[in-house]
Order: sequence, then C-alpha cells, then structure tokens
Amino acid sequence: PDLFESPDYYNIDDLLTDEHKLIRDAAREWVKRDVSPIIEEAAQDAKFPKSIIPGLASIGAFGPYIPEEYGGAGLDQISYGLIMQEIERGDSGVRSTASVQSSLVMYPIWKYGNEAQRKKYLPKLASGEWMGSFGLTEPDHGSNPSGMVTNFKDKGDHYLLNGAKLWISNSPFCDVAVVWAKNEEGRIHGLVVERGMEGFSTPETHNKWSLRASATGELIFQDVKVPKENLLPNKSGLGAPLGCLDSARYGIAWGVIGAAMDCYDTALRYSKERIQFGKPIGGFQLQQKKLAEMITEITKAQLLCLRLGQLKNENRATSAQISMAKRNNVDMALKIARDARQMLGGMGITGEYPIMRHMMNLESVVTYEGTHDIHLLITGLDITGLNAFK
Ligand code: TGC
Ligand code: FAD
Repeated sequence: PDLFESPDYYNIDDLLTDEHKLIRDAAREWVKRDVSPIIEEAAQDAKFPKSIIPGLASIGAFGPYIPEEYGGAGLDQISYGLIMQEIERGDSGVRSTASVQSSLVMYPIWKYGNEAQRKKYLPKLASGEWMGSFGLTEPDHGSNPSGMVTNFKDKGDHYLLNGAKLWISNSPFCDVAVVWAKNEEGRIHGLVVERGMEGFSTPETHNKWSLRASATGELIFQDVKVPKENLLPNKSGLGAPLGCLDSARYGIAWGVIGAAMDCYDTALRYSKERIQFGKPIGGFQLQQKKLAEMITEITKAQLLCLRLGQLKNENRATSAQISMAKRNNVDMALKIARDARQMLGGMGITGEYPIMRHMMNLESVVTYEGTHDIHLLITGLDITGLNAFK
C-alpha cells in the first residue's frame, strides 16, 4: 500500500524488534486507510469521527500495554509509543482519544482498581464498546490540580459527588468517567462515574480552533449518588492521577513525532515540486535550513523516546524524565509545524495539506498534560532540588 513516508535518518528501525515493526506498520496502514481520508472534514466540521472507534480498538490503541486477560493488547512500552506515533501522524485529536482511553481511564482502573472493577470495565473499554474520560482539571485549577474543589461525602450506602471539571477530552460522549475528587478529609480519590447517574451531565465545549476532531467538554456533578463499589481503592492522593499522567505524557512524547513527521514529509515533497524563480524552492538555502533542522530534531526526538521506552520497559523511567520528553518533543513538533506551514506559502493555510491542522492541534498538546512551563519547572526541581512552583 501507499504508506506514509517515515523518515528514519539514523536507522532506528534496526533497534526495533520485528513485533514492534509489525504493530507500527499495521497502525500506519490503518491510519492511512481509515483516518487520513476523513480527518480533514471531521476537523473542519468540529466532529469526533466515532466511526473510527472499532479501528482504534483493532490496532491495539485502547490499552496497548494492559494485559490481555483484561482485553488489552499486552504489548511493551515501545509498541505503545509507536502506535501513538502513527495515530498522531493522522491527527492529534484522534491520538487524544486513544491516550485518554488507555492511560487515563484503563490505566487507573487496572492499577488502582480491584479485580471486580477491572473485570467490569477493562474489556469493554479495550473493545471500544465503552468510551471513557478523565476528570482532573477544574475551571479554577488547571496546572495546580491539588487545589481542586470537587468533593464527595460518605452517605452510608453511597457517596454524594459535587463539583465540575473543565476541558475534558471525550466528555461529550463518554460512557464512564474516572473523576478525581476530595473526600471529607481533603484526600484525593478516583471514582468511576457512569453516564445515566442522576445529576451527572457532560456539556460540550464549542468553538475550539484546536483539536477540532476531538470532542472536549465539561463533567458536572450535582448531588450524584456514586455507589461505593465505584471508588478506586488501591491508591489515593495527588500521586494517583499524576501516575496516570506519566503514562499519557510518555505516549504524547511519541505521538507528536508522528505529527512532526507528517509536516516534514509534506514540506519536503512540496519543496521539490514547487518552482519559484525557475527552480524548486527546496534548492534555496533558506528552505534547506528549515528541512535540515526538522530532520535533525525529529531524529533527536526519536532517540529520546526510544531510550525512554527502554527505561519504561524496565520500570526505571522517572516522572522527570517523562516531563523532559513531553516538553521537548511537543515543542519540536510545534516548531516544525510552524516552519512547514511557511514553506507551503499560501497553500499551507488550506485543508488541502495537513500542516495547519497539525499546527493548531499542537497548540493544545503543548498545554494539556502539563504545560510547557510546568514541565520545565519539573526539570528545574529535579536538578536543583528547589521547588519553583509555589
Ligand atoms: P507535589 O507535592 O509535587 O506532588 C504531590 C504528590 O504526587 C507525587 N507526584 C507524582 N506521582 C506520580 N507521578 C508523578 N508525575 C508525580 N509528580 C508528583 C508526589 O510525590 C507527591 O506524593 P506524596 O505521596 O508526597 O503526596 O504536587 P504539587 O501540588 O506541587 O504539583 C506538582 C505539579 C505542578 C508538577 C503537578 O500538579 C502537575 O503536573 N501539574 C500539571 C497538571 C496536569 O498535567 N494536568 C493534566 C490534566 S489531564 C489532561 O490534560 C489530559 S489531556 C489528554 C488528551 O486529550 O490527550
Ligand atoms: P493555567 O494553569 O491557568 O495556566 C495558565 C498559564 O500559567 C500557563 O502558561 C501556565 O504554564 C502558567 N503557569 C501556571 N502555573 C505556573 C507556575 N507555577 N509557574 C509558572 N507558570 C505557571 N484536563 C483533564 O483533566 N482531562 C482532559 O481530558 C483534558 N483534556 C484537555 C483537552 C484540551 C483540548 C485542552 C486544551 C485541555 C485539556 N485538559 C484536560 C486540561 C489541561 O490539562 C489544562 O488546560 C492544563 O493543565 C493547563 O491548565 P489551565 O488551562 O487551567 O492553565
């Protein structure tokens, strides 16, 4: 099939196993066949294309590293990363849906839930029969989630949940939401809230200029009675949601390489075909500088992720290492998208090419899962031991 060009300047494929390459190529083929033809229109219409949910499940994008006994794909961390890379080559919004489902919904149920919760939710989430969302951010608490005010009270046979979450990917259509809320002592816990519970609503956030093919909304809880068996029992405190973020941020570090590759590949091809002043624009030094820097940065980002994946496979990756990769790689992809857009001149602003869509998507990716600033401060804290957040 006519697959995407995939720059591999340092022969990084040699460092992957045959299984990694098979999984990556299957994801790449699916994206080319089922996502690329519809994604521009979905983004222009600001509609999440629900028809791709079974396909996402079929390439292992829902729970790539969740054990097979719970319906997951049982893969290693590098396979997980490669799947995210290929999906985001298509669109960051589609990758968001997969990130949320896998790392922010399935992961906490798998890691912090009990066996009954794992059996009830994970297989249906892995198949895409149920879709999930993750509620941490609130209107007044984004970078500082520990200040959250969403809370639950023990009412004997159930909990009573009140509060609101904002900027929640997948919220408008989710069947279940993993919600982080404080108990009466102010301790953060995760609760699984199901659509249909009285007092639970999920209004959509409209007029986004970014991640338009991903549905974003609120989670509103007005005296929602949550059964006691829906509390995730095995971890509490801010470290619980942050542990989920570690896994999602790792996937983003890989994912954005896909968006960057798609921009680079598009700009490279265009630069060889577009003639100005009697020669291809790729023959001008200013354009070569952009392309040469793009492939250099993509190659560095690939190596960063590969090493991080090895560390993750050995359970040795630290949160600060993951922050560095998320921050570096998103910034890399955003800069490449901006340069690639300029290289296409006026054509760069149209939907004939994917670059402007990637560029606008990446403006969300640089903010969510910890902003560019927050990840720098995490590195700063890690290397100095001095906390500059507060
Ligand atoms: P701090 O005092 O540093 O830490 C509180 C407790 O958490 C532990 N911890 C971690 N545990 C696991 N993984 C991590 N990455 C951790 N970072 C910290 C820490 O050890 C401590 O444990 P304990 O036992 O001592 O209590 O907390 P802080 O209040 O100072 O905040 C730290 C800060 C700013 C780094 C953190 O809050 C942060 O990362 N803020 C950014 C918020 C964020 O990333 N939100 C993302 C929302 S979800 C989202 O955006 C989804 S988009 C998905 C998509 O569509 O793809
Ligand atoms: P703020 O925290 O108000 O930050 C504003 C600015 O101040 C930023 O530039 C920030 O870097 C800076 N800043 C903040 N604190 C400091 C500091 N201490 N030092 C220096 N600078 C600082 N959240 C979820 O829970 N679930 C989701 O599914 C989800 N999906 C999202 C989807 C989209 C499309 C978007 C845009 C966001 C999503 N988010 C989600 C929320 C996202 O995680 C937050 O937007 C993000 O954490 C930043 O919070 P904020 O928007 O409140 O910005």
